[in-house]
This record gives sequence, C-alpha cells and structure tokens, in this order.
Amino acid sequence: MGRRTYYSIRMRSAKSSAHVSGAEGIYDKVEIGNIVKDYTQRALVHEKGRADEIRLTVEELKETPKKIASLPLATVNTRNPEAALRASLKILTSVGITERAVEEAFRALNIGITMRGAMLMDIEGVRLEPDLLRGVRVTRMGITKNASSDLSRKLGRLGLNNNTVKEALILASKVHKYRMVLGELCISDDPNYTTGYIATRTHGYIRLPRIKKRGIPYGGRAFFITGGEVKDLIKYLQQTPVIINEIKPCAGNIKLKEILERKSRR
Ligand code: WAQ
Ligand code: MG
Repeated sequence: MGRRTYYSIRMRSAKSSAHVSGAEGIYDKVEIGNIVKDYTQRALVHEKGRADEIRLTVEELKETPKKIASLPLATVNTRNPEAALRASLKILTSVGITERAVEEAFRALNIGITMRGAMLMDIEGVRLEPDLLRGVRVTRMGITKNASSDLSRKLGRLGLNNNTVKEALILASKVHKYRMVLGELCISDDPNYTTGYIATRTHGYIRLPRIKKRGIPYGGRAFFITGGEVKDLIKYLQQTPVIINEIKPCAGNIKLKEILERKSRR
C-alpha cells in the first residue's frame, strides 16, 4: 500500500487589511472540499465582522505527519492578572525557567504590540527569535477526526468545547513535543477573551482565567527554551507536520498545589 497523502489547509482572513481570523489543520484528500467550505464560512460570519479578504492555502505535505498525544488540560481558577502571574511564576520556575524570564515575558506581552508569532526566550529572559517584530509562527498542525471527537467530548463536560480552546491545545501540544521547549505563556489578543494559559511537558496545559483585564486588545505568546539549535527548533515549529491522535485527560478547576505535585509523580 502506498503512503497516504495528507494536506495542510490554512486560512487567514482580513477586513480592511486588519486580521480577522485564522484556522488550520491537516486533512485527507477527500476532506479538502468540506474544509475549504467550512473555513470560508468561518471567515464570513466572524464576530469581528465579515472578512473582505480570505486567503486559503491547500498544500500537499511531502512528509508524513508525526502523530502525538495532546497535553493534559486543567484550569487553575486565578482571580485576577496578579494571581495568574503568581501561578505562572510557581509553575514555570519549577521547570528551570528563571523568575526574571517569566516577568520579562509578562512585561513584553503587556506593552501593547501584538506580534503575529511567538517570542522565543531563553531561561534568563533573553530574546532569541531572529525577527523580533514578527516572532515565530507555529504551523502545519492538526488533529485526527477521532481525536477531535474525543477532545470535544472531554471539553464538552467542562463547558469548554470551542475552537479557541481546541486550537490552542493543538498548538501547545505540537510545541511542547520538542525537547528544547521548557514552557509557554499565552495571552489571547481578543479583548473579550481573558483566559490565557501556560504549558510545560510536566504540568500540561494549564488554563489561567482573568490573566488579563477585559477590553485589552493585545496579547501574545512566549516559548521558553533551553540549549540547542534555535534554527532547528524554528524549522520544527514552522515546517514539521504534526497531528494529534490521542487525547490526554481534561480536568476542570484544580488547585495550584496539586499541579505542582504532579512533577514528583512522574
Ligand atoms: N504561532 C505562534 N504564535 C501565535 C500563533 C501561531 N500559530 N497564533 C497566534 N500567535 C500569537 C500571536 O502573537 C497572537 O497575538 C497571540 O499568540 C494570541 O493568539 O484554554 O486565542 O489566537 O481557554 O488570540 C487561549 C485559550 C486562547 C485559553 C489563545 O490566542 C483557554 C488565543 P490568539
Ligand atoms: Mg486571537
């Protein structure tokens, strides 16, 4: 039997040249028509208004996607941005990232400039991405149909079955598969979406409600990285196709203490 051919399908839409929405996934050939229709529809009915430009990319993948499991998901019920910073400091410093780096990431994500991609920071908080304005975009990731249903079911029990959470979990799961990545901080750029997350391989994907005040129209991502070739990491993030085919547990609110104890159990 021949190797199966997969396609990366990506969509970006804009209105009056401002970014409105994006979506992407990895699919079989037979799905292309439906997905193109679905992505186009999403851009036309977005809450930020109807896009006046929709760019779709359908690309045959020359490499078989790497199959991986999702990170486990949980929420620490932080009450305000200060509590979210404190929780982030506890979790991220427990895997070797310095306090200085975590504080620097929060500071950089709060100056009001939204980058298209993520910052790369070493554990001391020094920026390593070659393009400091654009950052590094993670692309070529997806989820199988079965894993997607399983994830919807698990998130549905928590009232979290939406594209925002699903897509963020897929992205983080790809990113943290790469050993050089120690941790991540993410704050949405949507003024009405105030839940962010941090992630590590050890602790999983930890949602942090109220990480920013409502109404703030900027956000971003920082990946904390340790020794290794930054060039290879960037190539992995941008080019290597990765598909989620197994879903780890998704939990509701849990105590910070419980999350920190996970480390010793592994
Ligand atoms: N690669 C790297 N960075 C990205 C990418 C990407 N593919 N997409 C977005 N970013 C950066 C960019 O700077 C954005 O401004 C920032 O991340 C936030 O992106 O479980 O919606 O798409 O409830 O606004 C978190 C979900 C949602 C928490 C995050 O991010 C939860 C979200 P957004
Ligand atoms: Mg957004």
